Amino acid sequence: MKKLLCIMVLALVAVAQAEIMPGMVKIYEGADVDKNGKVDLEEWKPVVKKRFEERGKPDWETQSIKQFKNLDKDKDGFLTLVEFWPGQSK
Ligand SMILES: [Ca+2]
Ligand SMILES: [Ca+2]
Repeated sequence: MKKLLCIMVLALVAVAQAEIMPGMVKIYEGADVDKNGKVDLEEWKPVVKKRFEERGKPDWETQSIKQFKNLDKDKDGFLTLVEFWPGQSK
């Protein structure tokens, strides 16, 4: 549990620096369960679920769908690494 928190803090730092860091790639790869290089909604859901459960927030499923739609800029039904980490350049 502590390790996971550490990873999340690292990810937050990386986002603040507005650069895609190795740790962020790792999280993205971890989310890409079938390793096709893209994260679809079914792979995205557990990511959000985990985040919400850690913060004790309800309604993760509705929110995960909402977030996915916002993140999927080209609406192809998959999140690329850049879409997965919004706020990154390009
Ligand atoms: Ca995938
Ligand atoms: Ca996309």
